[in-house]
Amino acid sequence: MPEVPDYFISLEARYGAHNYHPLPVVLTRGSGIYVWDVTGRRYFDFLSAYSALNQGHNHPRIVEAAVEQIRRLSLTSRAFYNDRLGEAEAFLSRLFGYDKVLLMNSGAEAVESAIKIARKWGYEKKGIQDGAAKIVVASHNFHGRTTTIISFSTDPTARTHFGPYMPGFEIIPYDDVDALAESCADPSVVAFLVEPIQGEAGVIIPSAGYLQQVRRLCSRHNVLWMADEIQTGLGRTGRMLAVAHEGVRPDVLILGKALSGGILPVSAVLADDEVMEVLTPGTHGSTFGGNPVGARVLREAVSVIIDENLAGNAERMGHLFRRMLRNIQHPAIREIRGKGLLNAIELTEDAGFTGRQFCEALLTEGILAKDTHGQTVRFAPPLTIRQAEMEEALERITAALQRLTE
Ligand code: IF1
Repeated sequence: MPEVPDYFISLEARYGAHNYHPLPVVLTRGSGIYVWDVTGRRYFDFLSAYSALNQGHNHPRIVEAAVEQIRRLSLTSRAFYNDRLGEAEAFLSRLFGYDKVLLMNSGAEAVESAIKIARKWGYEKKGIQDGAAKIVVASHNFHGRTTTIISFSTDPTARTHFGPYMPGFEIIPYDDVDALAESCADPSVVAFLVEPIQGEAGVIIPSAGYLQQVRRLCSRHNVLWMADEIQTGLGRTGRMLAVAHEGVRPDVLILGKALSGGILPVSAVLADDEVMEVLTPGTHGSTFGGNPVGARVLREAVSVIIDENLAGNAERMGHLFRRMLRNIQHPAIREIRGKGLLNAIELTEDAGFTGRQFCEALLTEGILAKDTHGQTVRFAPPLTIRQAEMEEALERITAALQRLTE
């Protein structure tokens, strides 16, 4: 009954802003690694809502915590204390080893908050002249969609005609230690904001040792290293944090997405007192930031990642995924890259089909995935996926490739 999905698609086309171009599938239910469309067909979810669903859809422990808290108390504002916020802050502080935690909602808000904290720290602690602070970022970054954040994007689609742009950012090439060394020597630089692995850019993994060099340079020049782990964090790359692959600790850690297991937007900025204490009453805030539901849910969502060893499973399943894909040796595949369960297939320029067409073929085979930058398709299933399920998914991915090349 094709008219059923058409109805929902036409409603969005008629009444929704056209800021996305979804694949033609209308989802109505999810459980674990699977989602079902309105016709009752089941799909493997290999996007996991851009890694917000590391724990899988509708994880019973997280749903239970959310529902129980919604029934009890959903929102207080920060004008009053609530009995959930402090517990959540203590939990994250102890787990990740930072003195203080700032809870926000969307990822972009957490990045914005980190930028504000870094600037204020620059003026009040580093002694930079007011208004002169500079933040260094990497080309092909993705940190969100606000006017400030798109000001330092290098993606024309994200940026064009949204100016005037926020000054105070310097863009250097990603994975370039020399460029960072040169930028950090400027005394008005307060921070370097970077993704440990670039997601939207197409799962770009920096050279081994890059993050250690970032740590060394930022320490030497008294520059805050701010790691955006909104997409890479919380088990996705096979470790609790992607920075753990190089055994380094950023000064400012930014989390989001899977922090709430896909229930509601919850993001966080973590830093030590010397940095976080620049925020004083009235200097920053949010109506929903630190709300009791988000605070309760984040403890459950992160506990699930720990209790089910989802980082370890991501590491194992990631190896399996890449090894099996490389065995296919398909001529349309240029490169398979990734860490843990953050993976990408890059197609050759002359594959004869685009990333989007690959995703449409995958959809036909019952796999949901998303293309980026023309020839790259990301594969990021929930971290709860088991070996037999991964093997079945790989059969379907192979079938999709065959479908496109026969
Ligand atoms: C969209 C990609 C994923 C992020 C990092 C901050 C944010 C994101 C490293 C902002 C958000 C999303 C948003 C989504 C597409 C997307 C994405 F395709 F861009 F790369 F995840 F795969 N830092 N990433 O990846 O978080 O404000 O959205 O909560 O369409 O904008 P947010």
